[in-house]
Amino acid sequence: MDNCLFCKIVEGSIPSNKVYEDERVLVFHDIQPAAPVHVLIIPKKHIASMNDVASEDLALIGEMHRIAQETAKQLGVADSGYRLINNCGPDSGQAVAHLHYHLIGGAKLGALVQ
Ligand code: IU
Repeated sequence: MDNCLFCKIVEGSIPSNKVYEDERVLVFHDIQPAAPVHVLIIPKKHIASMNDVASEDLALIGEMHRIAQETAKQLGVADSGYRLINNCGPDSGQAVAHLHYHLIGGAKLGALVQ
């Protein structure tokens, strides 16, 4: 997708600090971490938001969850705990219109809704 910042990260034209990559999924450190561990798990395919996930994407979503589980282990938060968050749409604060999960941990996390 032209003008999609995360598609540019996938292409490599915007740099990222990668944690994991395969043919379909990329994981990289968030540039503005909200906690000691804060990575983003994204599909390489452009999907604008959770609202745009199609039936054909369900295996991909499952892979992203398996990779989240592995990433939590790799980054040392599997046992202490973490959040896997998807922001969808304006009220959630979704800033980048390319599906992503935030994996956040490494500290005691506060309430989700304030
Ligand atoms: P949101 O769920 O769309 O609000 O989250 C977008 C996240 O993408 C946010 O935490 C940014 O700090 C992060 N981010 C990034 O890690 N690298 C980038 O080049 C850009 C945004 I643009």
